[in-house]
Amino acid sequence: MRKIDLRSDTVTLPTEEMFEAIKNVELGDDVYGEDPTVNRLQKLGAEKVGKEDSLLVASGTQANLVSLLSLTRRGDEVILESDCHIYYYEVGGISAVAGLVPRPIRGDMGYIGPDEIEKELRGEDIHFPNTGLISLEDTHNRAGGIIITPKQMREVYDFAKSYDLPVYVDGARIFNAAVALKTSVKNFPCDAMMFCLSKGLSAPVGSMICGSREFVEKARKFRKMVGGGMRQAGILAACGIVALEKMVDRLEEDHKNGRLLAEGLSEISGIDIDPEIVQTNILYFDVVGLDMDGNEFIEKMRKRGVLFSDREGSYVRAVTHRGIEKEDIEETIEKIRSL
Ligand code: TLP
Repeated sequence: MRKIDLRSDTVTLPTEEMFEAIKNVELGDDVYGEDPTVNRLQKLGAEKVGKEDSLLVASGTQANLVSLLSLTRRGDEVILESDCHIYYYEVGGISAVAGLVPRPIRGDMGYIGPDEIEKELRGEDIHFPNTGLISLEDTHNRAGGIIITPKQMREVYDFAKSYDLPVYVDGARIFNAAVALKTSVKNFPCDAMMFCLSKGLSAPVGSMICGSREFVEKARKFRKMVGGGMRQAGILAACGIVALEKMVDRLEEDHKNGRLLAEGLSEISGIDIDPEIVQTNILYFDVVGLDMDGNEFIEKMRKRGVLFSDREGSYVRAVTHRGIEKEDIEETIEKIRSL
């Protein structure tokens, strides 16, 4: 039975063009800065997001960790949203490895604005840690692929500058945000950002850290420290170049399919979801009215060939991506109905 895999956009396989690019790739030792393909990707990555420079790292988690290390000093406090990936899903690396104190703030659909942040800022006091960084996530995964708009980010950025604080963006899916808003990633104001090549953009491995030249220089050293200095990484970078040049615009299809799935789900009694809030390719729905919890639902659907990922209680997550077509969405809805 063919599986319809809606667990994550991380399951996307490389495209034919990526395999072709690997066959013809030029390689060197990237720890010496001598891999021409990595260098090309890093130039392209920086251009796409409007920053001075960028750096290829192994994963989104590594990108966040290395960025935190590069933007702060040990013992600093980091203001972030309480459901963000850095705080929720990164094994506590922010504290365990970077030595930072997270200060989580509950956001509104993933967004924390100047008013909420200002309340949490520490004044000068011998007892307090220094506030070192504001970190945002765009799109916000656990909020359901919700976009922080350039305007919202501008509010936080301008506010942060009035306190001389840097702003970092976990933009694992920032290209989804830009495509959905029909804008450029360059319009999301921040000091540094990371994005993933290995999610909706379909590359097999890799994320990019982007920012000023000085920031990227620091990040290069921290990347080495955490064991992320890769050698002939051009094999991966070749796919990353295809991802950035060819795979961005099609994210629109994933968003359409996300909306289609949400609409179909909303018509099934026992399932609760408001399709209006689905903005990109991630959606959460509540199966409580089906008299089962999320994991039971997931298990039953797995046996029917449709894979979802879990969340707490009666919530289930679905993510649309390349390889999921309109027909797959229709089949999924049919299979849930028959359940
Ligand atoms: N998210 C994964 C899981 O870890 C939950 C997924 O399937 O969505 N930032 C954000 C916003 C992410 O969603 C993820 C991955 C990461 C960082 C980490 O990227 P990786 O998995 O490459 O370390």
